[in-house]
Amino acid sequence: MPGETRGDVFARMDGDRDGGITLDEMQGTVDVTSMLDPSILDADQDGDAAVSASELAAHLTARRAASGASKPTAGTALMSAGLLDAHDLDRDGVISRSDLADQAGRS
Ligand SMILES: [Ca+2]
Ligand SMILES: [Ca+2]
Repeated sequence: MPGETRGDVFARMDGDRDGGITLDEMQGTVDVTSMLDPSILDADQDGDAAVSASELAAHLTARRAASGASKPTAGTALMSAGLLDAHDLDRDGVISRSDLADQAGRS
């Protein structure tokens, strides 16, 4: 959500206080957000050329599982939400080529 601090996001995501989201995972969110590249579109599963939060979460889970993470699903919902928030420039709720093109044009 725009305007939220990372602490706010943490409190929202870990609402049951079970420790399922760690501060290390929050740090990982920042790293992943800065690493976005056009291969993110590989996460598209239904072929609509747009990547939704759930498709992103599945993609992140698969990537973490492939890299040997012990809990590959941990924090992926938070990460995918962060990626969407950072890169969905036209705010239609998905990352598509137009978002990536806008981003390339601005940098
Ligand atoms: Ca899709
Ligand atoms: Ca978009």
